[in-house]
Amino acid sequence: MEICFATNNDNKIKEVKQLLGEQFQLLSLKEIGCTEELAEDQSTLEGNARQKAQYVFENYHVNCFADDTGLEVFALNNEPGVYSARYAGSHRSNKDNINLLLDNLKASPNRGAQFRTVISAFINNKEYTFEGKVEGVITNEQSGNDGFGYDPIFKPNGFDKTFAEMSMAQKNMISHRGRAVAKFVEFLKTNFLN
Ligand code: ITT
Repeated sequence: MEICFATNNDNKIKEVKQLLGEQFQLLSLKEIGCTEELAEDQSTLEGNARQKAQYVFENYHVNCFADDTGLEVFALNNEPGVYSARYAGSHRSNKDNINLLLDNLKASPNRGAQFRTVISAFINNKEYTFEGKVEGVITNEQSGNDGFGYDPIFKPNGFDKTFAEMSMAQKNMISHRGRAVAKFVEFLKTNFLN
């Protein structure tokens, strides 16, 4: 089954490719001829995921899905959440986002947080949504070189490593995205594959 992943984030593509298995052929935005930046200006992860997937479905007429992910820090009223990509400002780097988050959390004894991924899939003109979460703590400093985004400061509960210290396979087994994709794959296999 061919399905387009509506993302500009190559790290997400690598993770999802590993999770999908050989029954699915993942098409990139480039492969379907979509070169424009996809808008994501909604106020929720659900809204952003839907906005990206719906745009691609309606303009390129391919079955597709999008993932919107946020890091929700409990002591910061679940910020940065839907603003995770531009926490320090829209043209600032990932390093700036991480530094701002560590700074804002400096005085807080509560380091609890969760990553949450929402997948919106448009298949044959119908929308389906899937969610995955993982709880953990924000570390005091960055650690590890793998992964991307906030991975160097997120240690999932029950593990003594940040996501950036894990292999992709290890992260995928327990991560927000891994869990959301597992539900999505199960759904696709049940409903669209023989
Ligand atoms: P697309 O919208 O094109 O899919 P994006 O990078 O903008 O790509 P998001 O809006 O979902 O994706 O990401 C929000 C922020 O959260 C961004 O700073 C990412 O680096 C970060 N992020 C997303 N998934 C992550 C993960 O698995 N681990 C660590 N950080 C992640």
